[in-house]
Amino acid sequence: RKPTEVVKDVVDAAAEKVSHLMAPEVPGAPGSAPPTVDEPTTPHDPLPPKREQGAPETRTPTGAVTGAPAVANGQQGAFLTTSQGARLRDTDHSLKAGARGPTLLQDHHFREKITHFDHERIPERVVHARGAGAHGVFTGYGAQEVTRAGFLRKGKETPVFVRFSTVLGSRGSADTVRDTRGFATKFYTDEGTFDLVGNNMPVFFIQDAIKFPDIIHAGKPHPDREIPQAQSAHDTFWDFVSLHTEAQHHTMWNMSDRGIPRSYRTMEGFGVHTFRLVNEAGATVLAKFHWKPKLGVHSLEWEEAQLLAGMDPDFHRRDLYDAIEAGAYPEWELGLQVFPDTPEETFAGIDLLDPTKIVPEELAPVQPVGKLVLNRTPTNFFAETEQVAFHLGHLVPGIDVTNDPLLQGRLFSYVDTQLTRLGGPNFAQIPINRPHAPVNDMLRDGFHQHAVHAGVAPYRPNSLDGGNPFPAGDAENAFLDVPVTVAEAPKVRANPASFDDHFSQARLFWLSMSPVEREHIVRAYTFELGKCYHQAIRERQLQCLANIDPVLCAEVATGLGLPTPEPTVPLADVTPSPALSQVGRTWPADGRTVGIVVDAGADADGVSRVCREVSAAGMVPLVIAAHGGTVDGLTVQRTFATGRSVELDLLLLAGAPAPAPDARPARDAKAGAADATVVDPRVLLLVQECWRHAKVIGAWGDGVRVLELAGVVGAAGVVAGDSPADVLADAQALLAAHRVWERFPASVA
Ligand code: HDE
Repeated sequence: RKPTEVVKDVVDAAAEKVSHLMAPEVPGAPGSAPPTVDEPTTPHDPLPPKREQGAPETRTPTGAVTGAPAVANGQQGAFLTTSQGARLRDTDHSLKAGARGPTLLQDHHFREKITHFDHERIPERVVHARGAGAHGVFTGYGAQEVTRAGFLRKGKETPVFVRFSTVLGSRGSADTVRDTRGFATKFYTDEGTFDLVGNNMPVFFIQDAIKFPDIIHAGKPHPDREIPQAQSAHDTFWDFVSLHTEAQHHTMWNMSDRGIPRSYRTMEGFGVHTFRLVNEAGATVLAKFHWKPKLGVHSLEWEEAQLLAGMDPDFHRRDLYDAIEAGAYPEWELGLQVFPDTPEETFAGIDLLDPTKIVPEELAPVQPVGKLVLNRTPTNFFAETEQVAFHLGHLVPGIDVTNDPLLQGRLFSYVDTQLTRLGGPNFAQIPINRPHAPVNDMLRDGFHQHAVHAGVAPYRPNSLDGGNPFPAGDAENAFLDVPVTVAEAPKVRANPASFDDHFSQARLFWLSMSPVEREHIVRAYTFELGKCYHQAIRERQLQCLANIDPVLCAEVATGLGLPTPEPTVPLADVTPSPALSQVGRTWPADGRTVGIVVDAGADADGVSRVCREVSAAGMVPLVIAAHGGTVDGLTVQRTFATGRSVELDLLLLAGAPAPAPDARPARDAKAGAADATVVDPRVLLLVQECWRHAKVIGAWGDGVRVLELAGVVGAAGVVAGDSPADVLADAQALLAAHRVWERFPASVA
């Protein structure tokens, strides 16, 4: 007998033995008729992109870069093709030797599909991996006295792409963690691309770029277990910053409310370094860049940030896109602090080359030079937000660098990192990175070359391509490396002596905070140090705090149950800068979220009117009820299961929903009548959380009963009345201050 016959006998015998275990034939099992599927079978045009979406601009006026234009639609036309354009009959079955046979190596479509998929991911950014981007327009106000940069001319409009980010977390980490935020802007100017690669804090942890790997290794998860993710509350971070005391000022910003922004839209941005500006006449000044948000600087409360990290890890990303799609375009003003360009490069005794120092706005006011409006969400996250490549060496005529040693090192790092991340030196040809100014370089070949360069002489000088390209001069607006004198000095690995002051500006920041902001800072240090395992690290950081401020140190030491050390350096005599505090001013309420709790029988007309007024005021109304669908004709946007207080800026109660029947205690189950002494506990939780997080709460009609049950009637920031319109008006007025600050137990005065 043939070997195959022997094998068949063995298999049949085995099958016989286990036949009683086989499942009976069921519908849908192999061999039975396929289930009917509700799938379109006739081709029709794909849906157009959403109004706010658009492909990145791909203008390349010289035509030097050719290739397929970037398109806004994913699926083009009706028929599926291979990447080479051949139409396909089937993309659901691999090519097999018989329906039950092995897959054939010759199945090119299968291999192309899987191979491409296998390589869909690129390395995430080593820092700032988690981010969100948007397109917009920048309009200059005019700044010709200090810089010749054309995009700052009055009325000049320039397209931009902005990417916001956290620093420490991986691509999939939560948005609301305590961290610095990146604020990187690509201006596609007529004179070349200008990248302002800044953060939401004006200072940095280190004074010299050579230490960047150290601070980042310390902040990233521990290398053995790879935890904690996107957190600074761990031993290695505090080990480094307590040993390396120049990090103390930036660390103080992280522990303040600035480390947990409410939204990207409510963050300031800073270029951090001092830049050198040069005007048409060749005169120079030193300058720092600032972004001022139209909505003011607002932050989350730490408990909110923690809850959000679980409830909506994409909170900031969602907020950015929702705002743009709702037409509430995020806005900032770009401002300059301008200083005389003196040989010392100092201002009011502050070393302008030290990136751990600010110049208080009271000493050098921020002068507005333009407005940024973000008005378009990306069409494709990967193509735009992931592949965008910033570099602070992307400068335009009129803006030059200084010798800040942190800035100098960054000039090297950003191209280098793109070589790995984007797979070669041609990343400037990726649509989102393409300049809008004409490009006429002599860079050739390399991985992923999209251009088909004509000509034979990509070198200078040449006579074969007509001598092109020629260098430009002043008349042709060439970039100017400002010819500053480089001091004759020995080669040293050293910092100027002024860089040794590590505590005075941390103290300045602390003393500039309001009592409630100080209390938050104390709680943040206590939380983070409380998460450290090594006693020596906590004690060392307490020593740093003692050198910043005795009250701060004592409060944190009490929380940690440790003695308060004495300062080892004299406490700096500093003048506080009120501009650093978020408290005490009022701001527009655009884009704020207003939750309105409704119940069957509540005043549906009143609620509808409130919703209209909320929308008309540029805010977002969310009707919240026990179940989805509609309640008395009102469309429900959140239920008690899907909504949580942390999403809201303002809570309004138009009803007092009773507990769900199965949650109601037995004594209340009588006769189905509403019991005025009980309310759904999830509504009470909403009120309690809004109360704890110092949010404005308003109520009318039955809603007032909820306030009574929560015991908050008459308290600060709680508005009750008969007329929904009056309650909304009073609540909105309070919202302008962002929170009901007086409600916090501010103990640290
Ligand atoms: Fe960065 N930084 N950085 N950084 N940085 C990167 O570049 C680096 C620093 C900032 O949304 C990387 O393309 C060094 C200060 C932002 O794509 C990398 C030093 C400031 C972003 C890099 C610094 C920043 C980055 C990682 C110390 C505020 C995200 C991926 C000298 C002024 C940009 C990439 C985006 C990204 C290096 C310090 C801001 C590795 C060596 C100071 C907003 O090149």
